[in-house]
Parts: sequence; structure tokens; C-alpha cells
Amino acid sequence: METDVEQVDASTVDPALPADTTPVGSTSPSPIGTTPAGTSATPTGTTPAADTADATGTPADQSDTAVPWPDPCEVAGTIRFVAPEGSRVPEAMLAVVDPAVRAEADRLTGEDLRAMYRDMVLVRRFDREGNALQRQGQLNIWVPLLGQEAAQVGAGRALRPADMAFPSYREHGVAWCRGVDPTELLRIPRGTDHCGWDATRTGFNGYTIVIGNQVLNATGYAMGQKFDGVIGSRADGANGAGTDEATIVFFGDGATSQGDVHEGMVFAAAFDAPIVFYCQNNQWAISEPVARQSRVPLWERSTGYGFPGVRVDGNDVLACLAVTRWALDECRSGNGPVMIEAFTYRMDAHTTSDDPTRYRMAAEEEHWKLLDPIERVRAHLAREGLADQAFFDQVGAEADELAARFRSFCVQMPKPAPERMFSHVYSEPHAGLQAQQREHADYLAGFADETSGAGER
Ligand SMILES: Cc1ncc(C[n+]2csc(CCOP(=O)(O)OP(=O)(O)O)c2C)c(N)n1
Ligand SMILES: [Mg+2]
Repeated sequence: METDVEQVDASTVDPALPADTTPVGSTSPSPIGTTPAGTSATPTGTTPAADTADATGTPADQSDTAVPWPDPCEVAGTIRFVAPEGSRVPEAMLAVVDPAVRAEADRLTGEDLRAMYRDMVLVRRFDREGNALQRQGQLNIWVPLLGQEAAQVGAGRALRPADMAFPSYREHGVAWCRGVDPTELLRIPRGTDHCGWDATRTGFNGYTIVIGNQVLNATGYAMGQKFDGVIGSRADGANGAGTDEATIVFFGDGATSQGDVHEGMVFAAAFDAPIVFYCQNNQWAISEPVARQSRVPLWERSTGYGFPGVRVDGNDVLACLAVTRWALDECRSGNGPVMIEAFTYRMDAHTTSDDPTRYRMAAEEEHWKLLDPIERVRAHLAREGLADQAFFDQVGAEADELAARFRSFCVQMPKPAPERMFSHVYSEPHAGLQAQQREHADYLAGFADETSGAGER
């Protein structure tokens, strides 16, 4: 982890920014011991002016060899345990990371790492199938997660069964970790359901397309956990099987510009709600780069609400798991909320309806391929002697089987009866809805000739 931030001339600091944004009233420390006062790119005098930096806090380097886009390995204050080539980050560089976060990482066994590798490979495989199925006309749309497997599997695996997760629409990896079968994710893009899985049983709420809206729902849920007294018993240690609960909400970098997110954070802070705000900064909000969304690194937004924020290398699954476990435990023990910025990259289009070649350079995508989150774990497992070729082959074969099952489920999915879309709107009969249902039935009856074959003459 880098702690050195280039000092800039005070004359380049934007005078509109406050002189000191050290968190006030934070109930727990940042897991990076040296943040937020001075060593990170906060508006404390170390932040470059808006025109010389992006939202990563990384000063723009004007040299010819400089990479013009953010790289988690070059961004100060980012927690990372495994480097892109698969080696463990040297101890000396971890000295400033909170011992509780380090303990979470140290506790992970070879079996844990192999399990996360398997998760990531399988999730990527069905994600790629989803893309292909849309291209073949079997789905209306697919929202790819390519590149965000570590950010999602790390966070997903940090959750306990009683916790509640509120996704946006790209969290297929979290869904997998919550026990949602991948085929259930097909129902929305196939147009047969509004959700597809049991949110209560899985602890994984329905997808939310309205940007940022799930943050309000999640905050309300977390406030409920607090009112119900299911936090703060301290009966369980980290990673234990206790009864304390927490909520996590997933949203993107673009969503941080949305009012709902801010309202959720204000209420969560006011009520000390046990909620982890998990922002996957994948660098783009469709065609809008993150640098246009914020003058400060996104994790620092937490400062304004008075709770801790931390940035993790979102392509390092080990770090994502350790940081999220720490954050959830903070919430469970009454020290919430916490914000996490998982610094990652959307390697594919926004959705299958999008064409990223219109707004970003191929070289940028090539750069991030070198930071591939799955390749990182594979290299780590191999160089540490924690997995052999037989293991990688077996996971590959499992991925093939899952892909085949995913595809055949999709193309054979039965069409629900038309009444179904009216069936769970209200718990009691509703005259207006019944009228709409009758109207819809009459409309469909108008095609009776065609469906009986008469229309084929
Ligand atoms: C309230 C609202 N405004 C606009 C949109 C259109 N929209 C869909 S996705 C998106 C970008 C979201 O970007 P980000 O929050 O970074 O999430 P990502 O898609 O990158 O995961 C927008 C503007 C929407 N769905 N909801
Ligand atoms: Mg985004």
C-alpha cells in the first residue's frame, strides 16, 4: 500500500475546499491508521487542485510515460494484500493498515482462497453466457459484471446468513455468494419476472434499477435492525456465528451523485445504523468518468457524514473480504455506518445496449486487463503452492457444466401466464387493478384466431 502522496504547492489548492475535513464524531478509526489526517489525498492541503487531479486523489502526471487513467496499484491509501502479479504485499507496506483488517486477511486459509477463486471463475462464466444469450436474442438485456468479480465475491463472502444485502443491478457475484441460483438471475432480462429469487430467504434484495434508490431502502432496513436490538450484543467475535446483524448496500460511483445516496447516509449517521455503504467505483457511470463526479476520492465522502470511509483495491479479493468483514463487524457491534470504496473497473460495456468504444480508449481497457482480479488470485495460488493444475482444471470443468445448465434453463424457461403480472401487486383485491386485468385479458382474447392456427392461412 502506498502512503506517499505528492505534496503540492499550496497555491494550487482549490480555495473553495475546506481547510480540514478530519472526520468529526467517527465512532471508529479508519482501518488505514494514517488516514484521514494528512497522508491521504484529503482536502487538507495535500489535495491537488481540481484541474490537476481526478477523483482518485492521484495527481495527474504529465509525463509521456504516465498512465492517464487511475490504477489501484498507484493510488495512495488503498488497502491491498495481493499485488497484480500474485505476490503478497510486503509486511512493511501494511504497517499502517488497522490490525483488525490485517487479522481478517491473515485468518484466510488456502481453502478460503481456492473457494473464492472458484466463485469468481464460475460467476464470470455465467456472466459471459448472459452476454452471449442476449446477443443470440434470448435475453432483452444483460448487465455484465466483468472485472468486478473480486469486489463482489469479497464482499459477498464477508456476509453472514442473517445479514441483509441490497444490490443495484450488477451484483451477480454477490447474488452467487448469497445462494441465489444463477438461473434465477435470468428471469428479469428474459422478461418473465420482476425479481426471480426469494429476497428474504437469501438475504439478497431484488435488483434496483433506479440509481441509488436501494440506499434508502437499505438504510431503513438497517435502522430497523437497530430498533430491533439485533446489534451490539458483542456476543460474537469477528467471523463468529453470533446473532448480531448488519446491512450492506451496493451502489456505483455514479450513484454517489444521486440525492437518495446522500439522504441515506445522513439518516444512517443520525441513527448510528449498522450499514456498510459499499461503493464499487468501476470508473464509469455509463459514459461519464468518475473524475467528473467528485473533486475528492469517493471514500472521503464519508467524512462529511461523520463516519469512517476506506478505499480497498477492488481487484484484490482478499482485501475486499478482509475490509468488508471488518466493516460489517464494526456495524454489528454498534460502530456503524462505514463506507467502503472498492476501486475496480468495468471491463465490459455498461450493458449489452451500450458501446463503450464511443467514449473510452481501448488502451485503457488493455491496461486494466493486466489487473484482472481472477488472474491475480490464480497467480497467487500457484506461486504460493496452494493449488495445482488439477484444481484449476476441475474449476474449469465446473464452469463448463454451469454454463450449459444456465443456457438450457434460459432457452427452456416457461412463459408465465399473463395473469401473473397482476398477482402480487396488492395483498388485498384492488378494483383498479382488476379492471386492468380484465382489459388485458380482452386484449389477448383478440388474438385467439392467431393462436388457434386460424391466423396462419
Ligand atoms: C435515477 C436514475 N437516473 C438515471 C438512470 C440511468 N442510468 C442507468 S445506469 C446509470 C449509470 C450508473 O453508474 P454507476 O452508479 O457508476 O453504476 P455502474 O452502472 O457503473 O455499476 C444511469 C445514469 C437510472 N437508472 N436511474
Ligand atoms: Mg460506475
